[in-house]
Amino acid sequence: MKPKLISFKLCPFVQKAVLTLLEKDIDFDIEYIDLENPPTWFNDISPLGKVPVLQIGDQVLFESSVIVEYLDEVYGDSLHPHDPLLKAQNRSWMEFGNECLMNGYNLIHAADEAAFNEQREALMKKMDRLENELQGGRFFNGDKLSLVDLSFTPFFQRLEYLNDVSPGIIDRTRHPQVTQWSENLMAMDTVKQSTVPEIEQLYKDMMQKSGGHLSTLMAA
Ligand SMILES: N[C@@H](CCC(=O)N[C@@H](CS)C(=O)NCC(=O)O)C(=O)O
Repeated sequence: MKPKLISFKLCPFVQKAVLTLLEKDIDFDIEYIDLENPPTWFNDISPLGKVPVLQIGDQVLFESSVIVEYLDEVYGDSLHPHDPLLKAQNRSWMEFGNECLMNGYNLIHAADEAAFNEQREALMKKMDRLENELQGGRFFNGDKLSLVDLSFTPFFQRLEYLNDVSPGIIDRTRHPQVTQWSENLMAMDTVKQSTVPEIEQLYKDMMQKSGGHLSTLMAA
């Protein structure tokens, strides 16, 4: 049965699921909703009122990590490492990737420079950790693409948009391996297909509308 993903154009959590669908060559439908004015049917099927939701016939899955794991288990060869410990460690880092996404969100909503710098430093410390973890391969586990790579891709894409507005958020000197990994991920064919074409503009519009420190940098 063809799965259907319920999405919001800007959502990085949905994008993780789309990347998994694309990388596994799964035929799927997608429907975008307006999260500020969600349709009644969405509120009925989404227990937390959040996207992504994956519909498989009359069954529903929610939470991006669960959706991604389901898709990985059911379709084709797994994108996880085989070794159970390594697989569990990859899942831990996937959670770390979700936390990085929240840091990005907090940067956008930081009201003033002090709050922004605090969030920026928190993000830098996370990147320090990631830098220590990477082995210098093309992907997180070496040459083979894994789910953990797909989990970080939406974050790195948005980090580039943030760095356009506040240069230095990407720090190649401090985080050479992270920066290289990010560039390797951005070079994947599926990245462009995994969002609406106007993603960058939508993201920058969101920065502007937030009225926070980043919006003052954009106005300058
Ligand atoms: N932990 C959730 C987070 C999903 C999430 O926060 N989605 C946002 C859009 S990017 C959402 O639906 N927000 C609506 C709300 O919180 O009411 C997941 O991984 O699926």
